[in-house]
Amino acid sequence: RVWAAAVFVAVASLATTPLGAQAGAADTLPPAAPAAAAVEDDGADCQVGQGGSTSIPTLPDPFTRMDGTRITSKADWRCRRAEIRELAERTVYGQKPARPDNVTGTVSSSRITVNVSHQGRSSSFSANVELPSGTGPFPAVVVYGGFGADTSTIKASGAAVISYDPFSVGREGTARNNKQGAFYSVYGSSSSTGLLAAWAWGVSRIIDVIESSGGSVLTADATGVTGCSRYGKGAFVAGAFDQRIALTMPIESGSGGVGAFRSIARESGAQPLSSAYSEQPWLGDAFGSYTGNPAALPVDTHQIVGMVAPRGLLIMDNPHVDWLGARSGAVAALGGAEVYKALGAQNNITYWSDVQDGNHCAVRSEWRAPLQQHIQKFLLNSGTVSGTFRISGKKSANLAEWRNWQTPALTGDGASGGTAGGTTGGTTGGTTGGT
Ligand code: MCU
Repeated sequence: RVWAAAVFVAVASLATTPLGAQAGAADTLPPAAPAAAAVEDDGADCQVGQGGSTSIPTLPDPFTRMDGTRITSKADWRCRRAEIRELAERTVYGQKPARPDNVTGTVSSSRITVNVSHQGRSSSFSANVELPSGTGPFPAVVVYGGFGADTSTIKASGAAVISYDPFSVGREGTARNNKQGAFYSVYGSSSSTGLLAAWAWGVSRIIDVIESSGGSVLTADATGVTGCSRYGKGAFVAGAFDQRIALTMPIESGSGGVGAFRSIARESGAQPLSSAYSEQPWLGDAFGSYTGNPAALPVDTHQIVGMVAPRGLLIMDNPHVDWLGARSGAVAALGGAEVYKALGAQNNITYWSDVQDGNHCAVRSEWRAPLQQHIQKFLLNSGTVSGTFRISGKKSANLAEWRNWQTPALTGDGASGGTAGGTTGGTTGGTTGGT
């Protein structure tokens, strides 16, 4: 992994210098995506060792390195995040490989095609595009699957919708040793990488193609991702594992998604970890050893939330269906918000489970305004939004019960993945409002 990462960084630095030359459109557009990075993994050069074995019933300290030391500056987060990524790949999701040798494709006003080849194997997939009204180029939101996401509000807010069928990249309904889809055609049907990481890889390849397309239809520096339920799990992982994604919006993602694993194991009615592991090969094969003992995991999902920091994150949960484990979603969001706070980006994370309609993946009026505001701030670089916690009283959460660490005051302003921009007033608190 360290070796592969060193090779990748050489390629990445070639591809990203000078910054403005990358997308073609960057010269002519206002700067978008206040907190996104120019590369998929800007910690790929970090030396990440082995270790990280721990057994702790509460959430592991996001700020303590594998070697036991604590980070002290915002700039330190970059390589600490690389450690979290490594641990998460090793124990939860399986490896998400770096950009393959060759990625080509096309972007039109109605379709994106992606062709990939790597070490003698190739595959391809495509996705439909719908543009908003007005004159492009437009930022885009990759929408997993066909339900739950409010695509009309996305378009009305000024972003294009890329309708992504994750099954074309990683199919459901297969055995773990016979995985299928564009990812597994390249990396092998017995790859231990789960569907969520495979789907995330597909999103990254879509962004590769947008980047190389010249930027006349879609802008490469302002991409969002969303989806509901299993596709909310997918959107969450996509945003955590590609720092080019400026806005991550998981909806009702449940067990295997945003919900903290340690908390899910204790949340009444929530989908058990063993069920999320066996229902579909969403999580990596390695997660099978932890379903009965999440305390042994060296990471939990509050750190996956932290991987998204300081970029835009809008987490939407449904407190009315116990199976969805919304209390554990709030635990992870509150824990991950501590990373945002430490980076000075607390206005870039919002968690919202205070909603009326109990139907799973309903399109909800409560989320319309925050969705629009997040698209404006993070994809169109206009307007502001304060980070808010609207936690339903039905599934409230108390972070103090879940941690034995405090949030450090990190020095400097060198937050990872670009600047921790857009922090204008307001507070991120554990307010428990509403129903
Ligand atoms: C919340 O996501 C899943 C859930 O994990 C599954 O147990 C259930 O079968 O399906 C949900 C879903 O994707 O619904 C559309």
